[in-house]
Amino acid sequence: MQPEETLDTLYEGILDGEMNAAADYVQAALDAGLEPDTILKEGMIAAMTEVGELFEEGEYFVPEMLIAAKAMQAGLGVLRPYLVASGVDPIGKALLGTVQGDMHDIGKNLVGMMLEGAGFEVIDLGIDVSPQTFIDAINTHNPQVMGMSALLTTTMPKMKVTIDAMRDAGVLDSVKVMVGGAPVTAAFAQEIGADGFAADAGQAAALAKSFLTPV
Ligand code: B1M
Repeated sequence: MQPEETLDTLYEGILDGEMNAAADYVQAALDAGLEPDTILKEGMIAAMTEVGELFEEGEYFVPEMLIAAKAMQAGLGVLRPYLVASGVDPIGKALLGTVQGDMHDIGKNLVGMMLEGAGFEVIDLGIDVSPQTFIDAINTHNPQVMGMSALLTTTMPKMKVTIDAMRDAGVLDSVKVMVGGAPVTAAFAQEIGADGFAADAGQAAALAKSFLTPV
């Protein structure tokens, strides 16, 4: 198959939620010589964007979104080794989680992979993470960086709630906080007192690294 065809097959496979075939489609795209970054952005993230548009238009419902997400997760399993470096000593620790009330984790998982690829040890607290869980994990793991992800306009405010709770608990100054997720902006990050915002997983890894470099 031509490289472009493998990308189209992968795109359609995610759109149709072919969770058993998605991993093979990613492998076929790799075998055709496509770069992992191209496969991720043009094949997989682009398909999820269309899934979101179809949901907004009322053509897809939650079950369709869910199986598309499962297909994406299966495909990411194949890409993971290409995005994550191995055999290097960790340069720092990063804590990661999707904020309370929010179940979206694909973007957060990608951020985790890119952070690992950048040399961080990643402690992923998962989804629906309460402010207290973040605080407890800071006390347990002493990370240099903490990342919060939110995909819903209704859960974005939990980022501020978490930062405020961290301040009250006396742990805010011990860690650099970065935020991201589709509805999150740099202006919002500044407004809630986060140390930084990243628009995508690659930028998140670069930002996290920059936090380790004293200026
Ligand atoms: Co939901 N959902 N969803 N959903 N879902 C969205 C977010 C939505 C935009 C769809 C739409 O209407 N177009 C919409 C939100 C609207 C809004 O808030 N304004 C929406 C809705 C409404 C909902 C429900 C409320 C639906 C319902 O029940 N009626 C519900 C809420 C559940 C909850 O969380 N409490 C819901 C449920 C779900 C599923 C569970 C079915 C599933 C998630 C499965 C999973 O994650 N395991 C799902 C999905 C798949 C989506 C869409 C289609 C795709 C999200 C995704 O994975 N994108 C999404 C539409 C869309 O985003 N276009 C949608 C791919 C991923 C790689 O991108 O997560 O943006 P993203 O991550 C990017 C960047 O944002 C960034 O890096 C990544 C790229 O490199 N990034 C960070 C992310 N986190 C970061 C953190 C950082 C830095 C960068 O630093 C720490």
